[in-house]
Amino acid sequence: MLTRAQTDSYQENGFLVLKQLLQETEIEMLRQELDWMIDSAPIHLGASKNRYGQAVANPGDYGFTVLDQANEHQVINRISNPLARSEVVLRTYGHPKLLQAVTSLYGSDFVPFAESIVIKMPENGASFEWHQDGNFKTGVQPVRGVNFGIYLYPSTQDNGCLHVIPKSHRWGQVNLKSMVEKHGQQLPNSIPVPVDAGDIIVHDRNLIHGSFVNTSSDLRITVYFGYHRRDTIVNVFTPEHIHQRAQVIHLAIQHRAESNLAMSEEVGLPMTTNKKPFSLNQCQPEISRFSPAEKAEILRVPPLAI
Ligand SMILES: O=C(O)CCC(=O)C(=O)O
Repeated sequence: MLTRAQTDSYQENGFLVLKQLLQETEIEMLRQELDWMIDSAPIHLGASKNRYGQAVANPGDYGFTVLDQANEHQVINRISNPLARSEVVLRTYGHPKLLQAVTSLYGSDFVPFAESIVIKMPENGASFEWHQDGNFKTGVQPVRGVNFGIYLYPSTQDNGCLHVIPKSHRWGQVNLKSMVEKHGQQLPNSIPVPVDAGDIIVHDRNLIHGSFVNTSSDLRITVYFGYHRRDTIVNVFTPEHIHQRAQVIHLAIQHRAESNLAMSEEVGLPMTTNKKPFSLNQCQPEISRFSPAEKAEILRVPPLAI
């Protein structure tokens, strides 16, 4: 669980850094998985094969930055639907400390918004324009979701760390185009948020944030998991759509419980709440009866985008 000081700081500033929430062994597993996912990516946007000539399933999950229109030089910058693509990422999604942290902010009735992995390749890492997340489909509301960014490598100003404007989550929808026209890319009161590998940046989706290019020789990778408080989206999506997305959490908890990762959470050190598999109030026993095809379908239910 987060402390009162942490939740207060999140409410006040619109973001929070959680130091070393995940163990080094889990971060290392994610690094290896991402090495493989990047290595086996489609060769460019729209391509269906990787550099080994093998077909890539759902190649549209991979996003690229076009560095040079003339020679079509592209560099990978994002992988969407990572829970469907990777058992390793799915297990991390069921991490009890992570889910308890979400509960500390939103209570136990939260639902997944969307997941993706941001990649800033050495020397060629894409920038992300100043923005607030989403489309403001539900208008300007104080609660429009939260993003948890898990850092697999240290993130510094040199490799394009996240920049934020603290407290800007309370400004409503901001005209960032005119702000940038007026001030340039260094927006007033913006700050870099450098972190270590294993840290998590939690940020409100209303917060103004962005990041600059990576010109360093260091890789930056951030695994993003986003969540909504259920009551903020019930009038926007069908109950079935929300239910289907919520099933992802139960699926992840189940997969983690069946993995070696959960062994160390249940046995091993003293039984604190952080060492037990996470459980939500609303039980979804049907998950355990789903076929692999049904599970695969659940993992590709479209995001609850607002
Ligand atoms: O991780 C970053 O540098 C920014 C990514 C971001 O804000 C986004 O994907 O919406």
